[in-house]
Amino acid sequence: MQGIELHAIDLMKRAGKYIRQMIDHAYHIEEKTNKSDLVTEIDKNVEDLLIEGILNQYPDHHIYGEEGRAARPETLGGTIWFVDPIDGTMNFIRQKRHFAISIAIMVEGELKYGFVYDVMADEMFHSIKGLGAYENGIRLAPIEEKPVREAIICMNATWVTANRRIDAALLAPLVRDAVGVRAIGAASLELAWVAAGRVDGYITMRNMPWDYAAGQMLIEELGGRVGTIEGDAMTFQEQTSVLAGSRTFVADVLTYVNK
Ligand code: 2AM
Ligand code: CA
Ligand code: CA
Ligand code: CA
Repeated sequence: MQGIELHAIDLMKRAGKYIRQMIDHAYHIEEKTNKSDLVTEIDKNVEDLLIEGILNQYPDHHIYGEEGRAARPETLGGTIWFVDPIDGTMNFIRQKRHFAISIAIMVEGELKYGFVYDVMADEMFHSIKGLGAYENGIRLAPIEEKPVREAIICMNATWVTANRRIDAALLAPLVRDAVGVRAIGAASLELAWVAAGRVDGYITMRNMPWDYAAGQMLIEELGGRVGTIEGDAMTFQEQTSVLAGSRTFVADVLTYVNK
């Protein structure tokens, strides 16, 4: 497996170059389930490019990609690549920045590598189990322990309005108590920003493994915690809530929401 991280980084940088070339061209946009759930032909092409690059080198690995262009693995056995070709598709379309390619590699049920590539900023965040987390090759510092009252929280305003997943009254006090609240609109990037110390926590009620697994690796390598809003461990299966930050931040948020 030596060199797998170099292969992944090389592949993601090539995919990033393709995205930068295409971003100002006309491309087809489709709604998947609703007006905020979009996919473009660029998302699909990038997923195809990544799948081809992975399977060329590692034909027996499995790929779990958002756009479903590879056969979905049935179990978490063997080596699985969780791939989101463009995380933050709406940002890609409208802001033309603040989206990422997100890839995590799991071996026999354990996360081993995480990569989040901010394509327009050309910032590559990567981590290797036991060897730390890095931003463009420079080692990141451990995540600072901060309670909610000292934290900047990344969270979409959706979750403090009436919604189907959580009582909005539970999360609103976090907004009141925090130092600040931000929303980037790309889960993997929000998690990478927690790892880089640009914000102190990330909360969402709706992520898939390809959204959170890479960012989770970055944060855990820096001593932080990533789990569900109920305080459970990730299962890497279905849609889930995500609560991420330092050990102190996560424990504090759990006292707000699990009263
Ligand atoms: P995407 O752009 O790859 O779809 C947007 O707030 C963040 O949530 C993005 O990381 C987005 O990923 C993710 N997301 C996950 N499920 C979503 C859904 N059903 N609709 C919109 N965004 C979703
Ligand atoms: Ca999507
Ligand atoms: Ca995504
Ligand atoms: Ca996506």
